[in-house]
Amino acid sequence: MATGQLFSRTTQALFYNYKQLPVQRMLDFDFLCGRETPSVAGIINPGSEGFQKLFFGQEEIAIPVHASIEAACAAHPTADVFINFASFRSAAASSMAALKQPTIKVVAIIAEGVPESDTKHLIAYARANNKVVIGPATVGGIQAGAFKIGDTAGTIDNIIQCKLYRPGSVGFVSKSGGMSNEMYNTVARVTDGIYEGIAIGGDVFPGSTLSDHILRFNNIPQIKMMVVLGELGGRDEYSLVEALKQGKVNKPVVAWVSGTCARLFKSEVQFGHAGAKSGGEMESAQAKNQALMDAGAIVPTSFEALESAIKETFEKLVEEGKVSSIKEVTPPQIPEDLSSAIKSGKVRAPTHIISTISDDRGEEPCYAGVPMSSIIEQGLGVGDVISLLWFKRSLPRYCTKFIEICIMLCADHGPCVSGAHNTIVTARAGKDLVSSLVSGLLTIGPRFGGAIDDAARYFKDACDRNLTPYEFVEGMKKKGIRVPGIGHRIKSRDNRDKRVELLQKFARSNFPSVKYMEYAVTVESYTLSKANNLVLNVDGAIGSLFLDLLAGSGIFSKQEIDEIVLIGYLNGLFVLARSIGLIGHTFDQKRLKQPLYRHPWEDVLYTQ
Ligand code: Q5B
Repeated sequence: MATGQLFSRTTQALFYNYKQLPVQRMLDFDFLCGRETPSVAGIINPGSEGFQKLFFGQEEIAIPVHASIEAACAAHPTADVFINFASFRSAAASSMAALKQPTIKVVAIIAEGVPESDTKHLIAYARANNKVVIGPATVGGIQAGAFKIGDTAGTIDNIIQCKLYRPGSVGFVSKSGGMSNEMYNTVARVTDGIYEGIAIGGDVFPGSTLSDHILRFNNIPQIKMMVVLGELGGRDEYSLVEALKQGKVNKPVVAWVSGTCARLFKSEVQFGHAGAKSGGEMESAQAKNQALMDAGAIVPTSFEALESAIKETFEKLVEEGKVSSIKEVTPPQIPEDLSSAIKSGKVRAPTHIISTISDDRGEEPCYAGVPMSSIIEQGLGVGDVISLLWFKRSLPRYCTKFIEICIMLCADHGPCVSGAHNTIVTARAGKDLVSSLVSGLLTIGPRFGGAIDDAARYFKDACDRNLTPYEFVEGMKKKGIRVPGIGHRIKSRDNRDKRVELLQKFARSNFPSVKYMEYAVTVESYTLSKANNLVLNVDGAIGSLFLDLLAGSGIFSKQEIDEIVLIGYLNGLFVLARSIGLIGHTFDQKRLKQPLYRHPWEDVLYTQ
């Protein structure tokens, strides 16, 4: 591997398997470093394409999303880093696909648990083709002031504290990603900071090794000293020992292998990483520390002494004039996300929607403050749900039962009514369920099913003003308005609407008062004297009875009743109920595989 820099201030990556937070953290780092171009050129989200909106500083940018690795590489030929956030199941296959792309030079594999045999294939392919694999089981790496992989170095606050927004003189490599954050801090405290940091990952077979990166750092002129943090288990550190012995490294190397405590345990212990277990003596932290020291590395006596060792090494370089002083810069402030600023109480923002009937933010959704589980546990029904969501209160059982009866009785009235006819024609034209349903619903109006609100309005007004049926009906006639809730195409004095009878029967035995309904019946008596079909229809029965429900329950104030009547809640009962039937008609036509409907010529009067 050797050679030098992997990244620069213009390096761009392709990010595999979209994860909002690490991509945004990369872009925030870019902004902090004063990069001109975002370090993420494209996102690969297998199977989906488009754009993903993210922030670059204060500005929102749209990053292209590609469905395949091949498409992303073709679209972004200068993006040479592949950051793989695939799960352990698909990380190997996607990494191999990326390595096979001529444009990709570096592949970082974040997933833990990638099968070792797969990793070995990746390593062999990468080495044979002069490419670099970082990981698996890694957080990635960073070139200070230039480029950062995913979540490396953690939060923006940590990055600022560790001065990673501008290059220092220290090359750092570790197995552990978590410990690398700790070490970025340590290095920033006692030196001029990190130039590049890599976490190779804790697997037994890392894609690139500690010595691979140390030898590479050795070729980067800006790096004046190196810090290595190894760990017990495996023999990776010995390749570094060999390189030191062979004089391949001519810059100071401060090294520590952690895990010296393993000897305190009686049996073999597996530490956090797959590769971190005390095997034979050679793999112990003590043996590796000794070997590194013997080979010329600066090895402290304990992890606690590592900071002083780094400090002393750096100060010596300064004394020798090998490190030139760094011009400190103040990084720009990253604008805080509105959501986190609101959460912490720093800002307030006006909402765009107000809602008072339901809330799904807690553990379970609530209807008008009543949790879903309570609705189920109390054995409530759809009438209660309608009470909560439409009227924002629990209604007595006789009211919710009445609502349920309305829904059941209005669910369907055969295929010949306006709504069902439209739905049938639409379904037979090959349209989908929703189109067929709404085509039927759109017929609901003043003549068909949608006369309930007007019936309630006019009956209430006439009854409250003590108009006689004669005064009311003739007054409407003078105004040229048909009495809503009166009249039917097929029902008549001799062929009463059973639904109306059922509703009246229920109300008479359950409602405290049926004043408005009785008024409607006296109106019906008058209209029937004019024509046989001017019966109180289902809309008129529901409209007048709902007035009785609202007034008689004692739960609604006068203003609330007026508002309900004015806004017009009650046609909603017919819309809701008839949706059940219209959906049924759609399924029926589809099930019967009915062809396109065409109205017969004979049934049309063609005239001038
Ligand atoms: N005349 C329903 O009319 C219908 C009059 C009236 C005074 C009236 C008509 C009407 C008000 C709206 C209403 C709901 C259009 C109906 C429903 C759901 C359904 C449907 C289903 C289901 C029927 C003949 C003569 C004329 C008219 C006069 C009629 N209605 N006068 N007040 N209300 N009602 N809609 O039979 O002197 O000859 O000119 O608009 O409540 O939609 O099953 O089908 O569940 O699906 O077509 O039940 O009543 O009568 O228009 O030929 O009129 O009676 O002025 O007098 P028809 P028309 P004149 S329930």
